[in-house]
Parts: sequence; C-alpha cells; structure tokens
Amino acid sequence: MELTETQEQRLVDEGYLHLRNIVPQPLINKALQAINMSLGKGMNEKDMTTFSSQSFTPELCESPAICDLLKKSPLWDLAESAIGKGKIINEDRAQIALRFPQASDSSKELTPHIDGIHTPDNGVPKGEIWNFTMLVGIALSETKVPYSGNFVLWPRTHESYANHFKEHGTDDLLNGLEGMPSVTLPEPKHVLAKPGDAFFVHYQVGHTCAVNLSPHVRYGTYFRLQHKDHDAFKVEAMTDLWCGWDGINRPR
Ligand SMILES: O=C(O)CCC(=O)C(=O)O
Repeated sequence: MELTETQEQRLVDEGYLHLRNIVPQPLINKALQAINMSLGKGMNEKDMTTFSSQSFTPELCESPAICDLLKKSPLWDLAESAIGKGKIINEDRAQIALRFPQASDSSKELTPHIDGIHTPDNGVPKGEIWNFTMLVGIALSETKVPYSGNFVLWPRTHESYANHFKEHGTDDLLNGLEGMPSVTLPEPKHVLAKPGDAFFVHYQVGHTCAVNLSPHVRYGTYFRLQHKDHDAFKVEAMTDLWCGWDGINRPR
C-alpha cells in the first residue's frame, strides 16, 4: 500500500494528510484496553503536567498494544512509502496523549508550536532541538466538534517556518534564544476525527491541542518518525523541508 499521488501532493502542499478509518478496530480496542487498565491503577496528581506534555501511561509507550497501531496497520506501509522502505527509525515508541475535560470557562486560546524545542516540562534540554521527519497521530476516540481536545494545526506553516529560517537562520531557535518564530498564520484547523483515523504531519507544521470542553476524555497516540540518516541533515531539514522523505517527489 502506498500514498496516492493526490495524497502525496496534499501532504506536500498542506503539510499534513488525514487518513480516515485506516487503523483496524481490534488494534484500537487493544490500545484502549491497555491504557484504561493502566489508568485504573491510578495516577499521581504531581505527574499530570509531565504526563500531559510527554506521555500518559509511560510504561505503555513501547508496548505492543501501542506500537502495533502503527506497525500492524496499513499505516506502516504508507509511512514507508513516504520516508522510504527500511529507512524509518523511532517507530518503536509513541506518546500516549490524553486530554481530559476542562471547566467550561477555560481559555480557548490556541498557540502553535513545533515539537522538540525546550519547554520546562517536555524533557528537551535547553540548546538542543529534537526535530524529526513525520508526526503520525492516531485517534483512539472521536472528536466531533472543535474544542473537544482536538489536534489543531495551522496548514502550510511548514513552509512559513522554513522561509523564516531561510531568512533569519536557525541559530536563535537552536540556542533557545527565541520562542516560536513569528510568521503570518492561517486560520487554525481543528481536526475532527473518529477512532482509527490517522494524520501524517510534516515535522515543521505548527500545531497544538485544543482545550477539551466535551464531557469525554480525548485519547490519542503520536509517533515521531525519523529517517534513519536524520542526524546528518537535522538542521538542513528545517529549510529543505523534504530532506528525509525519500518517497516524496521533492518540490523544486
Ligand atoms: O494531544 C494532541 O492532540 C497534540 C499534542 C501536541 O501538540 C504535541 O504533543 O506536540
């Protein structure tokens, strides 16, 4: 199974691709069962900020129940068709991203980030950038309307940030001297998803998570896939966006 030309073009243009109903229900059930069994054992309130920023149920991040969502579903062939067969690393670890309901007067502010830039809670050391090739999100629960813990992204910002880095360089970001570069942002897009939907997202697309004003917990997982040679071009990839996407016809 490979990405079609139309899907590839959408990924290149918009920076992301929504793949509907791509992960079979038995794999979703297995993942949810493992997560809920772990939640049933209880959590410490003091861990919530770190879990929210890094991963809930951390003992499951490398478990078959979670990793099979990628490796045993059609997503794996599709990911290899984008990055290259035998070229993907970091497929054996995922973030378990739960977004719990919040009070109805909570802020609806949406601020984009790109991953791998130091914050006090995300585990990335100051002065380093942990960029990668493709974010793969998998929905394990439904987000029917905006502000229900949706994955939110700003389409095409992979290019806006690349243009910013071409003009201003990447040193400030790499040295932790600058927060997110200031670029003109399009309207944010709240992804409305059903369990089993997945999204392929270019590393450099600005994204965030919307506050969850619904009555339900939002369940999701994120894999951060890297081309196996990523370290050799990790800074270059911030301006040459399709470095490490061996299966994608690179736009000129
Ligand atoms: O939970 C989500 O949907 C998004 C999480 C996020 O923005 C991130 O982990 O970088």
